[in-house]
Amino acid sequence: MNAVSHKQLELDVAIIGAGVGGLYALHKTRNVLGMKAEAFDDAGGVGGTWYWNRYPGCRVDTESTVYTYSFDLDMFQNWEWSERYAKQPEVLNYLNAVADKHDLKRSIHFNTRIASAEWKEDEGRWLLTTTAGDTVKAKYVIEAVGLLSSSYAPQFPDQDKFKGEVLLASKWPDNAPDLQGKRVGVVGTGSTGIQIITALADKVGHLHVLQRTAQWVVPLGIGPFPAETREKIKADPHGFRDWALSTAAVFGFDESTVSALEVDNEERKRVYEKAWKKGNGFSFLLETFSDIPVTAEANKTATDFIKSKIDAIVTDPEVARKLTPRDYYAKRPLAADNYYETYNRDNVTLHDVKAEPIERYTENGLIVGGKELELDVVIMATGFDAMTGNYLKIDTIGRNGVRLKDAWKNGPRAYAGMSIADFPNLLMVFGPFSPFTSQPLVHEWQVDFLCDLIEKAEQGNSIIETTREAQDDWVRVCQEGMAGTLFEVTDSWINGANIPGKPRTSMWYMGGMGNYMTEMNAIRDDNYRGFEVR
Ligand code: N01
Repeated sequence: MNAVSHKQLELDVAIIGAGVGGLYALHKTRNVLGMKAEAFDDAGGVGGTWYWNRYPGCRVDTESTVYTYSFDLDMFQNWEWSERYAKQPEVLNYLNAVADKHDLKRSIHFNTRIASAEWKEDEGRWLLTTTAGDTVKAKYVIEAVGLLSSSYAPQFPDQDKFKGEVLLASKWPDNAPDLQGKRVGVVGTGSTGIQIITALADKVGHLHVLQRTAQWVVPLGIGPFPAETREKIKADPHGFRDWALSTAAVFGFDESTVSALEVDNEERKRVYEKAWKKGNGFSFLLETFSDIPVTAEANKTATDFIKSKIDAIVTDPEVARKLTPRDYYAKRPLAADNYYETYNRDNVTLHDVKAEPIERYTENGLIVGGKELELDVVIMATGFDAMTGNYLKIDTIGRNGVRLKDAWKNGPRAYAGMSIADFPNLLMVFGPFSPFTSQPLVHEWQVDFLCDLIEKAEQGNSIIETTREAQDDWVRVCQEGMAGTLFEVTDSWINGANIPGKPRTSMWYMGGMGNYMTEMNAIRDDNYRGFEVR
């Protein structure tokens, strides 16, 4: 469907976003509930994050087994992922295949950005306006706008003087230059940066890594999709899905229940070595021991181990020192194969831009620590205004003229990651205070819950509200849960610390998916406690 083909559209359900959450919300509301539902996305195709992030080396670092929907049983059982950690084109291909099979694209307005959303109390409808000025009225709005989709792209002074190219990793252009043999600078060493660095090192002429804060990195363990897992899913798809959802983080493994402090050195080393060999950042953080993200002492056992690997792998001790983080292993964990080995290459130079800051562009590159670094291309892998960024880009006005940006000025408030007091019928997929987990199966679970709510509301006056008391309680529980972890005190997008001026706050339910489902099922059984459905 082309953008701007309508003057005013009337819908039962308007879905914002055509990524993993939005596609399933569209399928469920339109194909299963039989409602008049359409979706809107400013991308030119489906896929959300996987549409935009096409940078070299981009792939999932969650096992492909849990990076799928389960609602289409045939695809869940038979989709042939080629790798344990699928590359971006393969994920995008999968999402396109789902959209095609379920005939979703005819109900998606691509290249269409929703600029504002206003609740019309007297009509019981949301009025959405696109950046092109077209309008959409809908009973329900489902925002599936992405956790990590609002790019953060700081600009260094004098960029206009630079004769080379500056590329934003999270909006990688189709016509990106061939980087073969070029002098390339990469700014940022989070999940995106380390994938780019390891993918480009043997292709470019020289790679300059502009690192502000070192992070703990473990191998990913790239390899073929494990045959035994495929067999497991084929034999019992529901059982596999239910087991994955019952774990805390839904990453395809059972989290450890053993404290790192209750075993001796030798056993700890054995466990960490095994995890290092297997790969996967979440696995290293959560499958090894239970308390790495919880206590400083347990955390130190993990960081001492990774430090020993850095020292053993990196041949230049000064480079090893720069690569060694000073803070806890309590950001979103990173994984890439051969990351530390990359710094032994003659064509890779690590710059500590905290000690020697990036000052400005010149015609030929960047001034870093007072010296000119000659570059053909600068890649910005500087992250996202996570969780709240895309919600706040839409000027959203709820009951009695309450603006979302005011309601959230000290940090977000929401109930169960799915709804907000004063914003009736505005529903979120993986919104603030959702469980801290991998996403696709959790998106599905939340969409199913929201659709149950919608069905119930459709039997009455089509209104779903969240009470302030329920929201306050949920936020308090989440804040208390976060306060018990090292994620709270370690700067990262998880707590908003990566964006200058953003309130630093808890935004997660840290009790794990298993407990979240138990709590949500109890809420459902208690006549949707906290939701007023009328
Ligand atoms: O972003 P980040 P990301 N000057 O915020 C640096 C998911 N993801 O896009 O730490 C210099 O982690 C910043 O430095 P510092 C995944 O959940 C998944 O890499 O603020 N540097 C940091 O090094 C992930 O956690 C996958 O000091 C600046 C980097 O930029 C999340 O997305 C792949 C700077 C940003 O790191 C975000 O990852 C990719 C400046 N002015 C992403 N500003 C997979 O599944 C920022 N930085 C594999």
